[in-house]
Amino acid sequence: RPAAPVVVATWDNRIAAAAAWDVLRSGGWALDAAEAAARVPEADPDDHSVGLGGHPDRDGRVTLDACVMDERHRCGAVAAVEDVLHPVSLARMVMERTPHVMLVGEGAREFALSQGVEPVDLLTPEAEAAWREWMETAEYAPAVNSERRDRPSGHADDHDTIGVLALDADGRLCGTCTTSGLAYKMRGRVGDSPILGAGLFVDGGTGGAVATGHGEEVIRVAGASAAVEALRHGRSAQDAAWSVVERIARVTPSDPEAIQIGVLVLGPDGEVGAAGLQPGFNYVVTRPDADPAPDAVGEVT
Ligand code: SD4
Repeated sequence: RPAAPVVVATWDNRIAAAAAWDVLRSGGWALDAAEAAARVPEADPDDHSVGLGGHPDRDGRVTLDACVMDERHRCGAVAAVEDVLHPVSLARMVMERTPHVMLVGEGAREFALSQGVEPVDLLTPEAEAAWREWMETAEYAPAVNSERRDRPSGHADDHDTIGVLALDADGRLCGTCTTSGLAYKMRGRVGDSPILGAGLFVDGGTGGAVATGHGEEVIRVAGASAAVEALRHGRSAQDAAWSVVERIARVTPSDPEAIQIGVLVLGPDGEVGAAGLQPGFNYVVTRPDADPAPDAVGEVT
């Protein structure tokens, strides 16, 4: 019997994990839990890598990427969508209300409006000011571990892209991933987060994985899918997570010390694995040991 429920999330997203936990402890579906978690940083204007308040692209437009996947390989994604506060919920609408898996750009925005989603201006004055300051130098160099909130505040790259994996009391494993992508990316750039198999992949019977960090590197090795395949071949969750960062270190054309990748893996038995290419990737795990459940913040060193 799985040690459920369990929720894991990238970075120190404790408030988000608590939102998932509320769903799981009342016997809810892991997909509802993982969606509830992702909606927390999406609506937080102080979180500069997700949704409202996210850093814009280099043209000053906030463009969002998200995806969802349930325990039966049902999935949905949106990429480069603008004016939508909750891209994770829009991704779920793509899954539940269209014959497709992914909608991008203006088509995704039009679909949102057709579903009654109110358009929202996502560029906050603070994010706009940081972007204007960045324009002075316009040097594009995403910082390692830029997602950590304990970096000196006001750093232009502060963010907390969230990937969530939830295992519910009935053993159903689902995941979500949502981001505004790397700060000051080129217009139209899409990272790993909305790509099923890269930023998120779930095979209900085998396990799930999420990735964060420099998305180009995760796409290069089909990161989340690679982790789940490692589980399928009998490796532990921890080994599966390491196998992905090791592969990236081997194949990346970039300097591996100048990039960060964090990978989280959740097995169908509740086993958790985590790996980072550099020290400093942290994540939150919430388990049923106590009620209210304690949040353990793990860190890869
Ligand atoms: C991306 N993987 O767009 C995302 C960024 C990220 O915390 O994880 N930031 O490449």
